[in-house]
Amino acid sequence: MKMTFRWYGEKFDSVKLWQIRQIPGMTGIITTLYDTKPGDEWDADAIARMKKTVEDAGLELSGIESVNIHDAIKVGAPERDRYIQSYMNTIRKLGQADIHMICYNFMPVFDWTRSDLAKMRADGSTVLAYDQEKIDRIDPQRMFEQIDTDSNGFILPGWEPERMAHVKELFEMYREVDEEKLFQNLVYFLKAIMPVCDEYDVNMAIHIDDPAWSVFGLPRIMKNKADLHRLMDAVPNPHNGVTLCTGSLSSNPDNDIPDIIRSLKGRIHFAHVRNTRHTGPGQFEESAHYAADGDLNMPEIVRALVDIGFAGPVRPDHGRAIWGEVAMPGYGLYDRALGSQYILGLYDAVKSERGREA
Ligand code: CS2
Ligand code: MN
Repeated sequence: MKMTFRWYGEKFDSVKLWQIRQIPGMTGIITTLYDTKPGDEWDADAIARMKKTVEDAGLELSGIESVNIHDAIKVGAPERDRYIQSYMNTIRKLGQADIHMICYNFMPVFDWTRSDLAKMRADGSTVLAYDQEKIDRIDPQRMFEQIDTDSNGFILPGWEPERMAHVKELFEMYREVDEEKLFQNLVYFLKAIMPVCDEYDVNMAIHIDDPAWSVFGLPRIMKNKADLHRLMDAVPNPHNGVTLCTGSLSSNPDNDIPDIIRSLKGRIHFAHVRNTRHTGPGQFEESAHYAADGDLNMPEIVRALVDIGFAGPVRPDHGRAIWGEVAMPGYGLYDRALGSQYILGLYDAVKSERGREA
């Protein structure tokens, strides 16, 4: 596996590439053209500039998170084919720029959802947290306002003001879309784009829904092992793969993550490794990556990735806010840097164990 770090670009991120470069073992950057909207066709020059910026800093551009999908594709509206065409053009341009992994999600209206962006812990650090009871009490429109106020002035991925100004219309669009329809629309999209993925060897990596259950009555279709396998089987092309996000999967404690990883051999194109702590039914907080700080068996997760021969990019996911850093919630430098070192430590341990077994 290759250790990478998510970065939003010079204009949007408080973290600098030179800082990321100083993290031991860090080889790549996962980034995006953060000022594009879902449905926009990406510009080849902008892609080239983004790549050059990363490479000039001595890092590799290891993949895109995300090329977001227009709601017309998700709901299966008549104009979806036009948006699929523009998505294919973007894939082609990324492939031509030698970028071969695209992370995306297929969640209606909202990307990930949290009830708190800065829940205080006993040690004074703050974390992102989820409490279903709080979410049940909140109107989706107010949810956006709250996220906006609590985000330290940063625009959060999936919560762009232009989109959220239309929350009501977005909900309206999904009124007739149940899980089955949403799944079929995803399959339609993937089948359409596979030829261009084949031609340019671009891996599509769907992110797990977060949390892994329905929120605000909207359908959610990437929640567990069965959902993932259903999609892998519906479009068996290896370019149709998964972003295995341990944090998102762990929102539901019934998900056996090492088992899911082992079952997806060859289909995991990107891994987000982080830990969560369950604080009650339908409640969790994003703990430190260190296993004992949360509920996940982090050594087993890394072992499973090694077992399936996973060679793609891995990144620490959301971190705590520590040491006074002011950053986009979940995306500061310090705790994600610590997380990366922990993952690499586990990885080295598993590898050296294997060396002795061989
Ligand atoms: C999130 C998402 O869990 C995560 O990694 O930060 O915003 C994620 O990047 C998207 O759902 C992928 O499209
Ligand atoms: Mn993730």
